[in-house]
Amino acid sequence: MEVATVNSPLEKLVSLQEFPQIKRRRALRFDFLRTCYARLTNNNIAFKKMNRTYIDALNEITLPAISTVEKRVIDDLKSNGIAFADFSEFFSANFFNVIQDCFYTYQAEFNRNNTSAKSGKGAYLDTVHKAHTFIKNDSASAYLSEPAFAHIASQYMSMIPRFVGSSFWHTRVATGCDRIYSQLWHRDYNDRMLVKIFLYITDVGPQEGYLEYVTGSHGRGPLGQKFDRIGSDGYRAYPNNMEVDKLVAKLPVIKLNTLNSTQKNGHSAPWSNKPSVIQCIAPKATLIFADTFGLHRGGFVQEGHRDMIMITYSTHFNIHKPHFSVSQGFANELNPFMRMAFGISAK
Ligand SMILES: O=C(O)CCC(=O)C(=O)O
Repeated sequence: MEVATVNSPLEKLVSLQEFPQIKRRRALRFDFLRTCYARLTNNNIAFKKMNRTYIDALNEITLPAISTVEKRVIDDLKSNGIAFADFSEFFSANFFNVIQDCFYTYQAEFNRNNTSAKSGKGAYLDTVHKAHTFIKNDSASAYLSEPAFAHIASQYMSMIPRFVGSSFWHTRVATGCDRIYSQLWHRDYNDRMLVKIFLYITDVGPQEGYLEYVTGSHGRGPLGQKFDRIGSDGYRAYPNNMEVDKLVAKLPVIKLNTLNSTQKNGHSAPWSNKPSVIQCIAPKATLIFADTFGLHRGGFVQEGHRDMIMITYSTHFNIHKPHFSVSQGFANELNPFMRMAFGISAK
């Protein structure tokens, strides 16, 4: 599997299951009805109902035993909303070079095709690859569909999770000097529980846009109820940053690069049982697992740049469209658990 290739558009694709919320929301023609629907779905009963098939399916399926590293990541995610690992704990170290090559192949293609003026998030971010097409014998497909990641998400969410997609980001110094969009504290509003897996492709130093996370601000954490979780239209919005800043100012700030490897997880981590801000300053090949419903921000590059790959798993409650395609050949090789995670109907 260790070959760097770019997806072929020629393969036959399978159709993927939609998220029910998106489908229903689209069907509602008036803002008023959409708001009512959104407010109705923002409760635990609706959340469980919408996910019922996926919750039950996890109990019915036999998964391989959870490895020590997977268990560590799951436990840390449950306790703090974030967990750390090194790429080499999941893959051969050489495979990192292959994935790095994939990143730069996509970036070269992006640079060839994108000459337009940069607006919105484009002011500080190039999405060099996004709508991935999963095909056989392709390294990027193999990395992005790593079953261990899906297992972690499933144990964290207590259901078969849904793969939403991936983004390959080149983040650079912005044209303005203030933080904008995801550089500001926010909760990802598309679901109430998410697992994002960030892989640093470059070393991320203090000037290079490290991710920051408030531990304990995930849904089940002690700060999980803080701030506006449901906007006035029923769809969650960015919280008021002045309010978040006030809370954050009271928390200890921990720079990840000041810790040794044993202090980055479990009870020896300085944030264990103590809400804190982690500044994820870390070398390339660092894997960060985060429930981004928890408060986070990042990508505020002041010098140099940051290259990173992000994978997103959500529940079935998501209001963002999945952004990926799956070829028939790739789908045929997935086990029932991964087929369900990818939203592919049973064989
Ligand atoms: O670029 C970053 O570090 C922030 C990422 C982020 O906000 C997100 O993925 O939701």
